[in-house]
Amino acid sequence: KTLVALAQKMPKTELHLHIEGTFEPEQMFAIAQRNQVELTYKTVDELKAAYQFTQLQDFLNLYYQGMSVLLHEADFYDLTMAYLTKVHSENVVHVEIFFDPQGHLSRDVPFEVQITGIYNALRDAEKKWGITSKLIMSFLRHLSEESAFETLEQAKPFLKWIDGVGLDSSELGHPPEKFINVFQACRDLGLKITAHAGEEGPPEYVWQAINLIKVDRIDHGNRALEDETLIAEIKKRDLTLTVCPLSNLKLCVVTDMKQHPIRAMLELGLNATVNSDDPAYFGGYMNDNYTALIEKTGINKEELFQLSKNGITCSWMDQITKEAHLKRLD
Ligand code: ES4
Ligand code: ZN
Repeated sequence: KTLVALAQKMPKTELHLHIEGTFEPEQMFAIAQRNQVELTYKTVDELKAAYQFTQLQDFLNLYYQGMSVLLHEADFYDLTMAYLTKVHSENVVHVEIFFDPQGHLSRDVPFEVQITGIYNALRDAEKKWGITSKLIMSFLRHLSEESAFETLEQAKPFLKWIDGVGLDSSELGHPPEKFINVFQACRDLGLKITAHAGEEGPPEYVWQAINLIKVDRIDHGNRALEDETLIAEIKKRDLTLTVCPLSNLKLCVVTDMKQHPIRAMLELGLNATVNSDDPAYFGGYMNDNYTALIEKTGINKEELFQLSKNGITCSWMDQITKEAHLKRLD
């Protein structure tokens, strides 16, 4: 109980969060109604009952359906502000959030509409509560590299608002090597790079993320633990793993929270962080993720502090801001 209270009080950062994955059913139905869009599921309860996944793709099918009610700038603003209001109540001090522009461009929602809504909410939350943020545009890996290049073109007028680029969606069958050229173009523009790797995909995909995409960090990375040489490489390069415990459980990346590898990652000296991924779909926000770890894995106080510290040092905040946050920790 005291460990849970400690985790709730700790200053936290969120480094792996899909804004479309924060879409709570109640808000989804409200925005659907306001936009006169029909949802496949007729009630909040019916929708929630469908949140039972055996693999990543089961979730993604619902995730793309859910986001399809987002049409206007106010929709993106309201979604983002609801998320920030929630994390503010959980002592989250900094967020680095993904959005999936192609998931909206495919429905003719302009890039500008999406990013303006999201960005204005981030700016307002910083003014109101001091929550700082980075924005990461993610490419959908089930689509072509050409589509990613077109998305990058759309993003060019807004690069002042974009800090990094990610790679998400269906991992198996879509290795990082498919996107070598577009990530090179992103790097040339001075953008940070991250990629989902080793969530369902094999260690080879993590190797590719490192060697071909040249990632600055790795989202998930669970399956890197299968390869000792890879573990050594991640340590040598001081790469971060943005780990998502409740996501891993819901998507059957782990069979039981008691088996979650985050303590093993820390034991190996890896820079693991705790994140909520798609909290509206996976059963909880940051504090819920910590609570699950505390209740199921026997994680201790030192490990909790290490995770909070990693969240700060592994973020893309500037060094001075990091040091200010770290000071508050001891
Ligand atoms: C995602 Cl958990 C996860 N994995 C891959 N792609 C995603 N998009 C949103 N959540
Ligand atoms: Zn993710």
